[in-house]
Amino acid sequence: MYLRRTVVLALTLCGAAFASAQGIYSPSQYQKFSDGPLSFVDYSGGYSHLENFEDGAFNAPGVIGSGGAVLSPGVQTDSVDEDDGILNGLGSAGHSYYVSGNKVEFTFDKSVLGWLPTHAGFAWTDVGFSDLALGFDQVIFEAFDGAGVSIGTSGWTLVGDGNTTGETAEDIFFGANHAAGIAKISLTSKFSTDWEVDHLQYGYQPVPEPASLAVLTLGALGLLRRRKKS
Ligand SMILES: [Ca+2]
Ligand SMILES: [Ca+2]
Ligand SMILES: [Ca+2]
Ligand SMILES: [Ca+2]
Repeated sequence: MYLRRTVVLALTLCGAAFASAQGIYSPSQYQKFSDGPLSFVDYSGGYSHLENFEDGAFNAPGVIGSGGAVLSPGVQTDSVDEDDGILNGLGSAGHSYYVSGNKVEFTFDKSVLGWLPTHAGFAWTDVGFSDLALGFDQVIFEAFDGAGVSIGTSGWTLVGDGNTTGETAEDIFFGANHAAGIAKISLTSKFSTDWEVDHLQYGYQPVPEPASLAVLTLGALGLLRRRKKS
């Protein structure tokens, strides 16, 4: 019985590994890195990076950002809450990435990284002036694979709290995972050209070699056969 259970478990694990793990995460509340789904990813043998802009620069390896610029601490700045060292509902003492157009894009460079991220995302943190209403907007997130084909979208999502300062309770994580690699992630605003994001995060999770999975499967079948004989 124990052996049979082991075999079933092994085969289930094989199936899970073969299934293409891809998708767009549901937007979720985000005040610190550990709130986001990427904090639960096991990157063993791979790589991961968090860009929180707290050194005043956008210097994440292998990523090009467009549509924004690093914003220093100030009343209008809306960093992720934890970046100033205290979870106090405010991000104005941290740095964020200020977007002055309708779209922000982060493009991953495979020639620098050696791979495309299997996981990537960031936090939307604030909107200022907006044709919808001051401090409110709608946004849509999208991720693309290495061929430029859309992996999926999330939105339009209503964001904002009516405040243009550093309140953090409204902040939302957007992201995607795609085993074959993510080449670009973007967020588009419907109404505003005055908003912020923060905590760009991405990583590469190695997938098991098909050969080793085949060996595992054959081994499991062998166990079952031997068990039946005895
Ligand atoms: Ca804070
Ligand atoms: Ca920050
Ligand atoms: Ca706000
Ligand atoms: Ca905010």
